Amino acid sequence: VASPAVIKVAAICGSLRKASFNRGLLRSAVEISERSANGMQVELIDVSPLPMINTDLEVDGRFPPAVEAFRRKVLEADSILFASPEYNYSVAPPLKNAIDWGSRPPNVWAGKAAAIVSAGGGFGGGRAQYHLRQIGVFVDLHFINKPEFVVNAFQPPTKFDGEGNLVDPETKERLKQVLQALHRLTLQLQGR
Ligand code: FMN
Repeated sequence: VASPAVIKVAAICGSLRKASFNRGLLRSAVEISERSANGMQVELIDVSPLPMINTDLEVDGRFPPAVEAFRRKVLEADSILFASPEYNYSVAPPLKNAIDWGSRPPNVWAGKAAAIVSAGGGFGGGRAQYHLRQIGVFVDLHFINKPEFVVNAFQPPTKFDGEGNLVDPETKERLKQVLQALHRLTLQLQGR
């Protein structure tokens, strides 16, 4: 049983690719939290079972089972850690779809602390991060401002192995600092 000081973090990846670098970042966040006992219980939440957003699938205020399960996971979390690739300068569709399902009333994102990390091309997914922050305004997510975290996944020396695992110690250290900032903001928002 988690002590009151331990916060639950839902880690959500916008890429469905098996060897996704972004999911690799989230696996690294899980590992860091388990190893350093940093007061965070990070759990990866899979968005791949979610159907494409379609309000016809809402019947008598009920959502499809996969959507219900996803929304419950988000509700149970104290805060959210997003990792999304940038697709054509914006948030990847699997993540936007998940956010849209979560935003249906009652909005499960409301009031939660959040952080964004990303791996991608030249800007490391940074442009999608700013779109995600903008979406956060309407769904009432509270993003940490700093540190900002982007990784260029293609510039040698590579920071990921062939399965998308983060292997670069300096990048892991930066990720650790993001988690610390998310931990602080979560407790602050909850008045703890
Ligand atoms: N990378 C960028 O940095 N900026 C982009 O605008 C961008 N657009 C993309 C659009 C599509 C449809 C796809 C498939 C990739 C695009 N990429 C872009 C490259 C992704 O950043 C790269 O494939 C990355 O590895 C995806 O993250 P993942 O490893 O977590 O799947």
